[in-house]
Amino acid sequence: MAYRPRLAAGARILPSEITPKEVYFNRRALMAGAAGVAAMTLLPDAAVAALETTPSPFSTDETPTPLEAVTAYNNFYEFGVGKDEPARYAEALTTDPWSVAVDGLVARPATFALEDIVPKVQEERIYRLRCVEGWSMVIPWVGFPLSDLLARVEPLGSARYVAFETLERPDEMRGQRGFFQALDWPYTEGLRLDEALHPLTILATGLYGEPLPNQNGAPLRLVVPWKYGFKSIKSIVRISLTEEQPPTSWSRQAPREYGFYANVNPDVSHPRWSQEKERRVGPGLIAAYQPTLMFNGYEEDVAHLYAGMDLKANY
Ligand SMILES: Nc1nc2c(c(=O)[nH]1)N[C@H]1C(S)=C(S)[C@@H](COP(=O)(O)O)O[C@H]1N2
Ligand SMILES: [Mo]
Repeated sequence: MAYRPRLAAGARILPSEITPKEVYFNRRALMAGAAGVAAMTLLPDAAVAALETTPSPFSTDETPTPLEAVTAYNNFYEFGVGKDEPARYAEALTTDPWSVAVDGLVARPATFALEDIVPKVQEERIYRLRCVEGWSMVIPWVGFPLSDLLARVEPLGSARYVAFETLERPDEMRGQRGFFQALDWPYTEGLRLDEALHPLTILATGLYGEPLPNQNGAPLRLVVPWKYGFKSIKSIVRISLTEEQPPTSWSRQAPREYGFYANVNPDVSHPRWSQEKERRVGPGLIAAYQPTLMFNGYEEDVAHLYAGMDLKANY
């Protein structure tokens, strides 16, 4: 029996829920905050080294959402359906050691230790993130192109899709315990192979220059900035290349509401609410609604992937 999450509630976020208690206005305070979060959630006994990054032309110059909001207001149902629950409970997740299996229709399937796939110098990618519920953020991710990892396993000509799976570990993920379950685990997602190989698609290992806090999907999560946030699957343990379109958690849960493509599109309403506008989370007292952009503002980069496709039918 599946518990039906109250997704629509996200479209009516109270300012009191989204306004951080303290707002960090300068970068120094921000970084101190980032180190604090990382130290608390990742490495209780050791200093956290900042990640080495280079800037990216794909970054937006919009103001990043304050770190506190990025790490306190989350969707990560493995730790509960409340926006505050990932920040409260994700600390329980062991993220080291971590390995990722990359298999399916590839010439060189392998299970990689995390440290063997993360480049020493990664990129900073400041991206907009638009949740299907109607809120958005601007997040300075640290990561590398998914295409770099896929190249290492040599996809076969027959591969057309890429399937992703999150860890299943009820001992540490309290949302996976008990009778009422928000989703069927493991959380799964998928992309068409050309979407997966697109240069905007990254695997992120950090944000604000520090390793990912657990609530944001440590130690490795997908970021596909032109699609609704649920496509950006967290805490990945398996990536499989397939011939058929893989089933995905949200489209199995509510197929008429959440499709495989899930491209951000102000002209295609969710059956229960409009997608024309969104609200930036923090730092203001009252975040004003702003128009949602086609493909979340990445239209020039990605529209060609969908040339001739009916975007209403393929939501
Ligand atoms: N494994 C997993 N990945 C997930 C989710 C989840 O519940 N479980 N939630 C998704 C949703 S709905 C959104 S909006 C983004 C939120 O990412 P953030 O918390 O880092 O902002 O993560 C996505 N990835
Ligand atoms: Mo979301």
